[in-house]
Amino acid sequence: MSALRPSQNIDATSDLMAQLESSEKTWVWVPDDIEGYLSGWVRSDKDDMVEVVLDGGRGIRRLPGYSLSKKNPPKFDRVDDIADLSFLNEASVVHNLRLRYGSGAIYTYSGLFLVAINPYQALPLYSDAIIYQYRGKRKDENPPHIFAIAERAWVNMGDERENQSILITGESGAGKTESTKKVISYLAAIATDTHTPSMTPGHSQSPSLSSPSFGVMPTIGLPRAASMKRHSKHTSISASSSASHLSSKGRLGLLERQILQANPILESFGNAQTQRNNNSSRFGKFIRISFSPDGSIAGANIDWYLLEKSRVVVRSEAERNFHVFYQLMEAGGALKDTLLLDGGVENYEYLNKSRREVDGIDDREEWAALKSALDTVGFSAAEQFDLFRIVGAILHIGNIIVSSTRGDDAFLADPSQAERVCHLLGIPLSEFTKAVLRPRVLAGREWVTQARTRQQAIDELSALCKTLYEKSFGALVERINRALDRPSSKSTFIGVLDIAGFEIFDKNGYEQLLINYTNEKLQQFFNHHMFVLEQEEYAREGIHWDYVNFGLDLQPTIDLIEASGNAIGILSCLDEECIMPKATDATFTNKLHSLWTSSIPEGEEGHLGRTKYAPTRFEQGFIVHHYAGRVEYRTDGWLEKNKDPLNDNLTRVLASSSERYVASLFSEYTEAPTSLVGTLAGRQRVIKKGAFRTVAQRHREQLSSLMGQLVATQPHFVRCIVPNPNKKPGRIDVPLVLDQLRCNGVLEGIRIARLGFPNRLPFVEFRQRYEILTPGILPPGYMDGRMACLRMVGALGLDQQSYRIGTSKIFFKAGVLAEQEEKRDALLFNIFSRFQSAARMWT
Ligand code: AD9
Ligand code: MG
Repeated sequence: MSALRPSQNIDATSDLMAQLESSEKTWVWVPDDIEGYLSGWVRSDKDDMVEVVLDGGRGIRRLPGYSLSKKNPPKFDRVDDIADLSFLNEASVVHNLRLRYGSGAIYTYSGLFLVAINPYQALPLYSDAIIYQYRGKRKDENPPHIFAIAERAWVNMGDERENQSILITGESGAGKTESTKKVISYLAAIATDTHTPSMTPGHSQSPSLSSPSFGVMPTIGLPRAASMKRHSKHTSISASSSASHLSSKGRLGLLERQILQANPILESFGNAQTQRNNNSSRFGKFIRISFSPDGSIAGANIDWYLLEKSRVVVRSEAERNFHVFYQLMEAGGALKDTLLLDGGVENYEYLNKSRREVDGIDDREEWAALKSALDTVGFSAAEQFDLFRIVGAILHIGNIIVSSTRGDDAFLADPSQAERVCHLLGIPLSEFTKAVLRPRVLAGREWVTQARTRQQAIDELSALCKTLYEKSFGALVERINRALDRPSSKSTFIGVLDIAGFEIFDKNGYEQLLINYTNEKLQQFFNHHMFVLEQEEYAREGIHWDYVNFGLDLQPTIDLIEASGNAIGILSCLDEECIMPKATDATFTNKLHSLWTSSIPEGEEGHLGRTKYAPTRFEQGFIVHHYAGRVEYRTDGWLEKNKDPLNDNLTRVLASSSERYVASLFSEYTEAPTSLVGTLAGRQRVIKKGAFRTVAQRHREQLSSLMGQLVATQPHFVRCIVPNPNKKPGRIDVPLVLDQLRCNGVLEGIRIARLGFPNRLPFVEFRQRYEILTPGILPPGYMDGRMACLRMVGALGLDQQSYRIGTSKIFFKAGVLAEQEEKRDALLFNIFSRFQSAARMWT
């Protein structure tokens, strides 16, 4: 080999030499428990036992051939789009992400997805200079970036007058909310600039929603490695300034500022510190920004989903309540006096049982920011006070001490605490205590007074806090919407969805079912979208593609969860149990299992399964086959979580509050009860017809409204990834990342792409690049591109199933182009070394 060492004068090509040299070996990925995959080359391959020499002198491994994945030639390292890889296996996907992440390139495309890996450090990627770098540019003119996605949505909206959506999902802490903020800042910055002609949306851009293509191809004769290098300069953006949109912020109009300021308000009330994220959103949201035809912002609207209201009363010791509670503690004396709040966090049961402070969060500063945001959005002093009235009342409710008599009847030994609550909520103390301690219920046909046990009264108070908080959060969002929403028939919108991704924990409860159900629907939406685009591309090229049986259809699992009527629908089964006398979590689980057994023909597995938990452990559950994997749900507490938790005595007291705000939160309960809905766990409940909404019903309705909006948009997909469990920059934990890629549909997208013909090249590029492999086949002058390709694939001896020739492009199955690349490199290597030997003879 030493004879091949390049001499001084051709040193610049040593890199290239190394790459060409490496193309002689078969390179593979070897699975490894710790690092995920190790790189190596195949030394021998006998009876499907392969001997692999690991890189970096890490020894030799013998293992069966099927466990190996082919490695892409080094020139594919750091490609901007994973879909451009010729070997589309999991190992190559994470390898590419890892290499890029290591050099600060946190964004990577994977076909229709933008993958964003949380950098856990401030990167200079979002300055005004970068905004302008992306402004008016096509996706392939810049490195992958969240701004490129926002830009594309903006351009498509303008060109096609079609609403757009950007769907951002990922695990907790993956960076969804940060990405959402970046999209909104980008849109606010460019919309403000619409006075410049080039800033109007849809200017002369071709909105090509091209399917995955083979990426940037070099000119003839230049080895691909060199061009890849040129291309990869993109992976590190040279930012001139790290100040974030300062100058553009200065130019923003009131509406734009209000839209941006809505976010800190939502975060104060809807975010909390958790073990995974110091600023974790405990709700999902869909923010639509509407634009006038001239490109200026016309308004905005926010929908929210699944607020984790239980956090108000309980949470793990290492976590905090919603931020606003701690911020309010930093308010000035006058406000706290009016809210009858005394001292700090230590005095309140709902705050002093768990973590109180968070590194990097200054609650006093946040309080000032919240107040200023409320002012900007236009909340009056009275409206602001009402929000804090509820927060204060909740803190006081948490401090009510419920005692019990010998007969276990609940009573309040010291009513002064309840007095504070009633004062703030504008309700009479006697009515409140009666509703909590001795509500009137229907027994048969008669109304009787039922004494509550201490625990029942405490549960009722907790339920009250959760309901108060959730209703007030809803009213808050509605108020923001009133400030921002200016519906106009002429405007179009870009909607950004920031919602928790698929969750598989050790213990999965009702919350996980609702989240996973949501994600199953969003994935179905993605599959459908990708499928339609692929189909269009094949149809455009006149290629027959048999796409029927790809297992794309997630509908059976979705039906299993949401169906009503005779089919098993987990949610409707739960709803039914919630109004059945004496129903429990166990009767619900059993009912589900019996429905399941009776509806699945013998021998078939179906999409639902029995849980492995033995009944003796008092743990009941079931398993659902989601696209992301089998998830086992435990059903304890589901009935309580699903139903309206307040007794109607209490809701009616609140509905007639003398405080307008409080009364408005409960206005649906004002009328006299008209229907007997059911008896729950021994206590009867009478609820106004139509007012009773289970959590399942509400979520199903909200989700169907969301899906209805999404299908009417052109979607863009962003997948945020947590790189490692330690929130540290620079390190990729391969198994953790792979798990997420599986759950978030990126691998599914690749799987679908592989089923088709993922690599595609225009005829002329194919000819230019690979003609060298088929010498003498084509005439030197002009030849019809299609004809030339036909001759070339014949001469290359390609299997007919491995390619398709369209009307302007040639399509390949995954891996086929890599083989041609390898052949081409080997050939160039030979030519090159012959040239070198010749050169040396002359020196
Ligand atoms: V949760 O489901 O709401 O718990 P998110 O929203 O996915 O979660 P978030 O956007 O809040 O996560 O990001 C978590 C933290 O990661 C942020 O507070 C930042 O400290 C960090 N982060 C995320 N994205 C970026 C980024 N692009 N640049 C720098 C980032 N830091
Ligand atoms: Mg978030």
